[in-house]
Amino acid sequence: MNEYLILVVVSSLCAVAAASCPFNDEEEWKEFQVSCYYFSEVKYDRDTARNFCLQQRNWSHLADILTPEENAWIHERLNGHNYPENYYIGATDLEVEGVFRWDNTGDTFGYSNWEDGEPNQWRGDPENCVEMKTRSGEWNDVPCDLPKRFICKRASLRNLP
Ligand SMILES: [Ca+2]
Ligand SMILES: [Ca+2]
Repeated sequence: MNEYLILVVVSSLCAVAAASCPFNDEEEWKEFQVSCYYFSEVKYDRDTARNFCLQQRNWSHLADILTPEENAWIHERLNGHNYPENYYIGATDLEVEGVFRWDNTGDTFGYSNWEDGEPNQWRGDPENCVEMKTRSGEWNDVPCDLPKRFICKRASLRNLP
């Protein structure tokens, strides 16, 4: 086998190894631990964002955030993304006011990272969806009809059953 062939074979193997979060249509997904994440540039209301995430592959859903490490990693990506606006994450208190649950599991929050004074159902408006603040990585309840960027999350190919 000549050196060129070896190079081609090694490059191909590396490409396969790195493809746990392959391109999904034209958009790139980023890998952290056992999941892949998509950071939108378009802004949708929360239901449209949720449906967009559900239409992607491998159990994609609007992102739940389960640990401080995951929150810190996502926050870092948002700063790197260079947009000042905030992003929807996948929780609501639509069923019982003040009781927030993750969309994909129905679980209440184990870990949470609310900003001081949040959730506040501000002025009694129905703030039943949740955003992550780009600046601080902290969470805030917001009305669900605001167009916002959003984060999808799905299983990494390394972690498929
Ligand atoms: Ca609420
Ligand atoms: Ca609020």
